[in-house]
Amino acid sequence: MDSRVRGNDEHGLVTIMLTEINFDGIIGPSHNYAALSFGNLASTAHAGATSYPRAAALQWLAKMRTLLDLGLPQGFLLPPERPATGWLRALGFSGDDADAVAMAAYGADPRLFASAMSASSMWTANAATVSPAPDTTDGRCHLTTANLSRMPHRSLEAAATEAQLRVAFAHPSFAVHAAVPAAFGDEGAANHMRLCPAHDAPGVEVFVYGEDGGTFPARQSRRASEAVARRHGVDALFVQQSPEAIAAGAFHNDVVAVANSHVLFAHEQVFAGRDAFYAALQLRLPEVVVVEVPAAAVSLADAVASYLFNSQLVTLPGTGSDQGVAVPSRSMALILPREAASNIAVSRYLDTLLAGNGPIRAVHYIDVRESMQNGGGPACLRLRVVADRAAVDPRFLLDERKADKLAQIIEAHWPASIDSADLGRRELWQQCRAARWHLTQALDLSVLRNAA
Ligand code: SUG
Repeated sequence: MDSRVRGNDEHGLVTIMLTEINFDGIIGPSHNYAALSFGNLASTAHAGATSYPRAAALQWLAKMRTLLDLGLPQGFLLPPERPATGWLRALGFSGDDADAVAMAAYGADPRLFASAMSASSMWTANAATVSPAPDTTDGRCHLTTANLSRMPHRSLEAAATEAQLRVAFAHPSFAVHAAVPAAFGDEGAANHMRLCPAHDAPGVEVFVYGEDGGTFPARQSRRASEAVARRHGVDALFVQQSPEAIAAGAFHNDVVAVANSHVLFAHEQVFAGRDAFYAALQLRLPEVVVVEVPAAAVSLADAVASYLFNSQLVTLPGTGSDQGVAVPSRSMALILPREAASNIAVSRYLDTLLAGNGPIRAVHYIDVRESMQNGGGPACLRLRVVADRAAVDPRFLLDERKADKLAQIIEAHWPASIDSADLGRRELWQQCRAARWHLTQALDLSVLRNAA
């Protein structure tokens, strides 16, 4: 998975090790179920349910530990401040302090206020689109902040996300871009896939967009995808998400397809013009392997309900590429939500998959139930960045000691539960702010304190 590439800096030759690092979004203390995402069936189904932010954040942490135990490097991003006072002020609510602004907004428009309380930044697959250095014309790793302009509660993430990416990826080997204009919806890596011989080798970047006109909104516009590809300087393929997939609740492409290295794992009904897309892919990357799941084995409805494809497809360490040379026995594992195990069609399919001789050799189930109930599975919670670890700000990298520290902070400061009436309580707002203060303090990231 790592490579050793000789680079040059002002001190002479340096060794650069490119590795895929997953950056997961810490589940913020205001995590709740306000049914803010039309077209996301889980979000709608859990409208008004009681949420458990402390349990949610601990589930997140257990996910991190599972990946660390598998030998995979892990990073994280912090939640922005909630309530989002700056956004509420921009909407014309005023007051002497943050609580007064929140009180004015909640009193006037509780539904709007719920957006200012959303913890949706946890789904970092929507934080940005990332093009690793081997793919780009200038040899830097490019990140474009997603504008998330199709959903009001998500659109307010972009400013804080950009500020955070600029800290985490300040090294000159990265280029962090602001969001593309809001006229063109961009939801980041959730609609972007990269296929490559190995993580550290040049790859084909696939941008998946939707077309408006269906029952549910198409969140990724083709023009936004094209803008991102132009900015990053990558050789890209653009493919349309099938209207049936969006209508079945696949509001992002990563609900029905996932790629890793040279393997694409996708449902049969995901792409409009699927044959032409596969042919173009094959032309650019002859070793590509498409593991396609037939609708006869798993219906789109079962795929969306189980989040089979919203798994992380990972190359296990010790396999993949060795010192830049691809080796034949590339062993991959799927990190699945445990909901996938309780779906009969999906679990039958997985048995067949593992019994076969394909590239996916193992499955691991994890419990991210609190996030799943808002439509966010394992893959939604992570942003993949292929980078040299040494170039990433170490404050955003996780090890067991830091995980223990995060556990203590979450246990001490995250609310145990939130129901819809709690959203209007001053005590909750204060607890959310205090929790974030303790987090930034413990991680030495007070620089992010005002990023809301
Ligand atoms: O944008 N849910 C998120 C889930 C995002 C999942 N991400 C990926 N597929 N990559 C969304 O729909 C629900 C919030 C609420 O209803 O309170 C929400 O925003």
